[in-house]
Amino acid sequence: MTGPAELDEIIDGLLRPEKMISPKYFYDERGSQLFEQITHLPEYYPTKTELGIMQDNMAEIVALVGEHASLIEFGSGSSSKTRILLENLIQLAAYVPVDISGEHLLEASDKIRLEFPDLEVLPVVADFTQAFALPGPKFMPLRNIVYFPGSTIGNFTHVAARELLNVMYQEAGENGALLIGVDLQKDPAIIEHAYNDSAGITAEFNVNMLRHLNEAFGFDFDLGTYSHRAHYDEAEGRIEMRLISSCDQIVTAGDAEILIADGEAILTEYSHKYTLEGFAEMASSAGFEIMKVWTDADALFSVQYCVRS
Ligand code: SAH
Ligand code: AVI
Repeated sequence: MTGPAELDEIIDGLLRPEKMISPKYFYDERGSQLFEQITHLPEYYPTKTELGIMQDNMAEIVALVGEHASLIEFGSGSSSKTRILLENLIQLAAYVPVDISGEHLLEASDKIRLEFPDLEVLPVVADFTQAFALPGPKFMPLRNIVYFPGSTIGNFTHVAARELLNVMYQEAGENGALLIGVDLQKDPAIIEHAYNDSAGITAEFNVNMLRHLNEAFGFDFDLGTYSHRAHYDEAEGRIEMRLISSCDQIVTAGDAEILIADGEAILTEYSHKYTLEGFAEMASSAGFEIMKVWTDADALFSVQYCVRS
């Protein structure tokens, strides 16, 4: 995903009055590794909470999914949480991990193949916000289960999230379902800590995006001149992550010149937190009915099973 259209998209975002870069550019090989480190941080509650919810409710999840399904995972990353599904779901027809971070996806798929030699693993390197073709498995699945863990849905604006749910509705097909992880609104201090970890890994993840743009698209960002900021906007119900320039500077890529002022911010990520009602409303506007919601005892995070209504 390093073509001229992507370069135009990045430059366009940097020329806006409020500069922004899409969070999909976090994920080169190094970015994927840094995200994996984030998932193990003590402050980053989403991954461990979601995994706990999956473990506690696996029997019910298995019964709802049924046999001979094809599991299509959007933004599969290291497929860490997926393992527990692959171990428990009955006679999966295939596992189709979809991710933009190609090298990382193919490595993760090789590991899954070694661990599950009888499972057909069909990785797809794609930007899932654009139309992409699903590979045909050897064994005809009885149904498609779209799996979208991690609350990656939160990284999209409400409009874009609804569009993505529409894509998933299509990919799920007539008899299909969606199993999705959705982070919930809670005490803002818990959320802010998760995105301002004491080890500084989230800051490194944020700045790494600029290194990725330098390497993949020929930008000349001076990495040492940007610092990480993550703030929870309670009214919007979202973390807003930015990179702040510490001086006046000009960044170039090819013929493009971008002026960045001392103290100016580049928005790199939203991470929306939902209420259960808010997510149900959005899912319903994309054609999904929520059949089951599981949460942890502190209602930090939810896993939701949605069918086409
Ligand atoms: N599902 C994993 C990883 C979440 S990190 C988990 O829950 O821990 C988000 C993942 O989505 C990354 O692996 C990233 O590469 C991928 N991703 C983000 N935007 C994407 C896009 N537009 N198209 C495809 N993959 C994307
Ligand atoms: C992938 N996504 C759901 C993560 C999140 O929490 O929004 C990305 C992340 N950004 C900072 N830390 C983790």
